[in-house]
Amino acid sequence: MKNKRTVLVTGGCGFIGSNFVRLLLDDYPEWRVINLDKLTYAGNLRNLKGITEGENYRMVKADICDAEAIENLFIEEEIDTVVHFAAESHVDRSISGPAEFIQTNIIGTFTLLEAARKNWLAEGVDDSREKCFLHVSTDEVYGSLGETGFFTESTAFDPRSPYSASKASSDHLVSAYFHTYGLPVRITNCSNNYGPYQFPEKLIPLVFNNSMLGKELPVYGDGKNIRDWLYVEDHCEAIVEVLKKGENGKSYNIGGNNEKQNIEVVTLICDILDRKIGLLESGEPRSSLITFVKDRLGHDRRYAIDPTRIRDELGWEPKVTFESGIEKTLDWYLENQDWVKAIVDGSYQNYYQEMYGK
Ligand code: NAD
Ligand code: TDX
Repeated sequence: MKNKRTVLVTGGCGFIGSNFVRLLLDDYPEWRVINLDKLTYAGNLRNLKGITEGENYRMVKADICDAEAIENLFIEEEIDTVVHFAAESHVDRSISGPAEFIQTNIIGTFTLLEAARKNWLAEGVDDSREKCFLHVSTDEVYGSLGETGFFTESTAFDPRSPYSASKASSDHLVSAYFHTYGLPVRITNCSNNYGPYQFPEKLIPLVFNNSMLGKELPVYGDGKNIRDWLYVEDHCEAIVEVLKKGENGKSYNIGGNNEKQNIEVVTLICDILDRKIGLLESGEPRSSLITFVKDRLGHDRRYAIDPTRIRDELGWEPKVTFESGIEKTLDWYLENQDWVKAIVDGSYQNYYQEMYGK
């Protein structure tokens, strides 16, 4: 019998997934991590630079919609735990092309649930090892708030974009597998993450990259939409707490206690970069690049998390304030400009071929 807890991390080459893989490998040597990732445009092997395959880590390039590959992996690796990050994650892309969101976020989650059900709940299966299927979801499933109020775990779902509708659908499937089959599932719904390794299509790294290139900084609508910003390492630690102490069948909202208007975030990034590396070549401050553009279709106005459950039941609270998290994040992007450049010029997509020769 194996002695390590074997954790299947899906989407471990993406932004949050790669931060999570690194946390497990650094702090939980008694766990073995299997990283399953299709390496879509959002997957980047360089996010896991320095991590080598061995007793505690294996990388598998596969699609979560590939039932045969997933079921074989469950058997071969004796998976005990699934932490499911893999998804199409960018709201704007879901508006211009929703099909991939339906496929990966809904069918992919269904495929993983089926593999877990067949492998964990079949008759005669060794059930002495504890199992857990943790589905990583978003606060966007709850829809949009006005000026007041917070999302709790019992707020009714009201998704407004193809992205959030596909995530809401996957949350419902996960929950249904608990009620119908007794599959040991947990769900987390978190707010906007930021930090190292975020793909530069999302607001914070996009503003960093454009402002370094002297390009315009597009702010949708009036810039007063509000997001609650969660530092990615805080989020990853919260997920570990849910794995260790959470209850099956429950969902946990995870927030950063950092509500900010988009325009405040963009202006703050400009000011910090001006201070750290000086003004633009033109002598203008970076905020001169801010350009108000046409609003996102169906743009949710405000998200805010009521963190009571995870704080009171699991003792988790975010440690990083937005002011310190954004400094750390911008320092990381400044020190890792090659990482951004390789994405912008597309060369990051050759890393798999270079490493694995296929
Ligand atoms: P990301 O887009 O950076 O990474 C997604 C990863 O999944 C990539 O490595 C990609 O290659 C992989 N992937 C995509 N389709 C796949 C498929 N069919 N099979 C296997 N792998 C596939 O995403 P992220 O920002 O790290 O988000 C991770 C998860 O967290 C997502 O489920 C997202 O909905 C959720 N979430 C993200 C945020 C946020 O602010 N980023 C907030 C709340 C919830
Ligand atoms: O160029 C931009 N200009 C702009 O004003 C971009 C890319 C975004 N925005 C606005 C839209 C949002 O109000 O900034 C806010 C943040 O946008 P994104 O970074 O695209 O994130 P969001 O749409 O809020 O969704 C993110 O958080 C929740 C993740 O991408 C989702 O995967 C997660 O579920």
